[in-house]
Amino acid sequence: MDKLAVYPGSFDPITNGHLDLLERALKIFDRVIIAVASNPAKNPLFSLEERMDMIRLSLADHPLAHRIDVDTFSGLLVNYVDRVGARAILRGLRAVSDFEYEFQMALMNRKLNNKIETLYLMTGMRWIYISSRIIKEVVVSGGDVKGLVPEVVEKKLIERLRAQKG
Ligand code: COD
Repeated sequence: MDKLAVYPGSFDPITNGHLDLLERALKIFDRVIIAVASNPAKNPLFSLEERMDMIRLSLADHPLAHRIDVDTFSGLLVNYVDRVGARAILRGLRAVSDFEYEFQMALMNRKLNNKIETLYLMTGMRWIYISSRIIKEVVVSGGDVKGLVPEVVEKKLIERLRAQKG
């Protein structure tokens, strides 16, 4: 049986930090599903289709693309994980500040379905300070995010945020 993990998130947009985590997960799991939340708590900058397209384009030339799926889910994450036959939810940790939210989420998910475990991987040091939110903040103010997000994301961010500024 394939070892399968679900890597859920808002991915608004995907960053090199997210991709670093995916690389680490591919060393452990046979298959990883990147599951984009269709209704994240945060008000997303990009539509679901745009977020999924950016992920797909970022991974188009990936040598292990056949082991990665990009999908979407709505409603409870544990129900989605169960439906696709996975037993592991993959999440990333950057700093202590991530811990409280992640801890709460993992315990709630366990309460909802105790057959599913949440696994945490530490991001690479290069990406420790990156989040989708901070990347958007930098671009809005005219800063350079080259090398921190895939090229396709950088272009799309500039297009969207500069258009918004008028
Ligand atoms: N390096 C490594 N990892 C990173 C980095 C980085 N630089 N940046 C982000 N990550 C990790 C995050 O820690 C997270 O683990 C993952 O990548 C995705 O990040 P985000 O910000 O895109 O995703 P979130 O936190 O917005 O995702 C939240 C969910 C959508 C998963 C959550 O709200 C959810 O499960 N919603 C469905 C409803 C549900 O089931 N709720 C009950 C659960 S409590």
